[in-house]
Amino acid sequence: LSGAEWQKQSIYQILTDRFARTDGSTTEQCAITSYCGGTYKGLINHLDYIQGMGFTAVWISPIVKNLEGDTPYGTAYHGYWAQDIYSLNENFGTEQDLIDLSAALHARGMYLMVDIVTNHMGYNGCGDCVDYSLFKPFDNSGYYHPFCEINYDDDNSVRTCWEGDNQVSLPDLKTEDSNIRSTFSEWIKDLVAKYSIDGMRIDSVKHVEKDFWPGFLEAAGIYGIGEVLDGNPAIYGDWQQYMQGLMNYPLFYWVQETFSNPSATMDNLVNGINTLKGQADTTALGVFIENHDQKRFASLTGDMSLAKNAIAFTLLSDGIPILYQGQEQHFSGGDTPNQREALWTSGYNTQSELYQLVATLNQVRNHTLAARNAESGYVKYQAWSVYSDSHSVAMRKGDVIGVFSNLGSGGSGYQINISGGNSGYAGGEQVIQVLGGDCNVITADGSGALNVNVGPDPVVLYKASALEGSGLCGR
Ligand code: ABC
Ligand code: CA
Repeated sequence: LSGAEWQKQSIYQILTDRFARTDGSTTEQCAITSYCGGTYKGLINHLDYIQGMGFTAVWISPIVKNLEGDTPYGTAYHGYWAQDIYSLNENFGTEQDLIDLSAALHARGMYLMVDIVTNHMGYNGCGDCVDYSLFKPFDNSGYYHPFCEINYDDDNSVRTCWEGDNQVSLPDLKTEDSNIRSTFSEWIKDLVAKYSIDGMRIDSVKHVEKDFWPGFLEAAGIYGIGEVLDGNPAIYGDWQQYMQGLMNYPLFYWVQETFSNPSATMDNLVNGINTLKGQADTTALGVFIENHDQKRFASLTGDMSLAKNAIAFTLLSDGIPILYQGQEQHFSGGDTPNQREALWTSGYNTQSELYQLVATLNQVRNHTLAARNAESGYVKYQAWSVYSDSHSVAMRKGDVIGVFSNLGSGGSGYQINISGGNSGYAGGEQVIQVLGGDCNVITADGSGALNVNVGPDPVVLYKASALEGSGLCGR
């Protein structure tokens, strides 16, 4: 699937070991650093749960064979400690199971994104004690940079020293060598074909020299969205010359700090978005507020209104929305590995408040894309702030206006006015609160301006005339 097609999707992020077991158990305990029994078969059986929230694609954790046994950080349940890139991690199922998963997704019109690691392998032991003969195919030390610990202030060190530490070391491949590059190119081409993979989430992108990526992406022939774990917006424009799709880490930090704390103002968020937009193509980035590496939002605040605002803000931002499993159940795990809870303990509750919220938001986005994209150019339209004050912000993206606040559940709402020039509404336009207002109808004044009540929960506005066929508010 091309990048342009991926920009219309919304992605549900899965840690395969923690999503669903083959036996469908919802009571099995999960020791947080052990394999807990999630499989491709279990996932196939729970695709309704994901599609029911409106997601059109899943990103699954890395699939290849990893180091076996226990380490000081537990097992390789997450999949980032590869030892043999030509075999699958059998804890998650067989080759046929993965082929079946891909087919099951495609039968629903959904897409498969697989997490790919080319920067390193994984070894249970210190950097100077690695037994290279364990690795396939890179089975001697000549394929690797010499061991050193990363100094994050030095770009060359970031590229050539080793992630991990001396308990579990991550031998860093000489990705600059042409034979390693061609091995990876052949490998990814075959992997994509064998499992009918539609997209890749690419790990540790900033740890590999930039000019590795164009050739790798071309060999894969599919879209890749890379992880450059950096909150600095200034570096994204240049990275996009090599890999257009990237995780929007700057936005992650702004949304997190703004919506987790009622005493923060909207300034950093609004200014940040403007800065990033001036430097990078935000429509090609992946937007998220949680993943398997970061503290969950609910570990910062248990406030449900704040969680709703943070989720609504990200799902309606520029780029591809990505929701990490468990977010919809308000899971609250903190630092690694505690944010990797087994989802099944939620009983896959489709009635939970956040599950329902996500379903509505995806419905809004999917409707706009399907019925209105040609007209409104939703994907390419870069969202902008049509109103902001210290505790609320209204963002317009094409036909959709979202109104968000960080007042929190205890805060009292107030009325704001979105001006006619900014709203894009015609004089007298009927506008429906498709979220946060029981489908209340607001009529814009003669200039297209309108008054909206903000807070504590998010509000989404949509022109009544454009809602037909959406299933929203009974239309
Ligand atoms: C294990 C244990 C942990 C233990 C750790 C030492 O070892 O589980 O408890 O603390 C995998 C596993 C992990 C495992 C690691 C290492 O391997 O999932 O459980 O940790 O064995 C990706 C994946 C991630 C994966 C790997 C490795 C890479 O998403 O799941 O981890 O395959 C760096 C990398 C990034 C990596 C991330 C975990 O670490 O760049 O690719 N993620 C700064 C640096 C970042 C750095 C980050 C975290 O710190 O710039 O490069 O990420 O250490 C902002 C700045 C940022 C800054 C942050 C902290 O602040 O703008 O630049 O990030 O303001
Ligand atoms: Ca490297």
